[in-house]
Amino acid sequence: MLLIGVNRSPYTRRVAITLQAYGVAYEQRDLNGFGHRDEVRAANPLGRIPALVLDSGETLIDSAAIVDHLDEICGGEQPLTPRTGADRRAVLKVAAMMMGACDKGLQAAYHRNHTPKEKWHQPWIDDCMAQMTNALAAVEAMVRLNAPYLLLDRLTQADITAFVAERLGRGLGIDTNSRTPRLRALTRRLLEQPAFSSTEPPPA
Ligand SMILES: N[C@@H](CCC(=O)N[C@@H](CS)C(=O)NCC(=O)O)C(=O)O
Repeated sequence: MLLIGVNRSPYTRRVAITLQAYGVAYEQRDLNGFGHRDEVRAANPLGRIPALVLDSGETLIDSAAIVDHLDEICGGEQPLTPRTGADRRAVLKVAAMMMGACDKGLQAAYHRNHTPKEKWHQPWIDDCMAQMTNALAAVEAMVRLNAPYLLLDRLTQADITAFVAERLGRGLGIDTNSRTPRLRALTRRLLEQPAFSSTEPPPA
């Protein structure tokens, strides 16, 4: 398989962690949507990362659809998103909140990066960041002290998405050490696992 995207993208890193957690062999092409427009659009007409090219040549897009496929082919009895019931709903809810938090943080970042400073609309930036911060705080409230995982006493997409969202939030200036200390401690523990540490992007 070929993963297209850089791990600085929380969505791409989510897929990279998932591939590693399942022990799937893959190559990665470090492209991003802004710096490598033509190459990314050749894989995904929408111009976004990640995309995953399967060995059959089929290309999947959007992290949620990609991890859903990986659950189907690699998940066996214990996929990273449970297949049914209350456990599935609980994991999907955290994943939706954390991926939405990433969306909001990146909307703020895109606004700052693609708009001349004199045209920045600070209330919009602040509102996006408040949504991200609130979502992280909601997950903070779910973290049990010193528990290795958020839900179900095993690794799930709740942990993976919380990990990448906390990482992005920190990169965007949210002081997660003081605002979401339990979540920060959880991500430190997760970082001890190879799937998380080996996908750490190089410093900017
Ligand atoms: N919902 C998508 C979001 C993907 C996304 O927004 N990727 C960003 C990189 S972090 C991107 O490629 N942005 C370029 C663009 O939107 O033009 C997913 O989960 O894969």
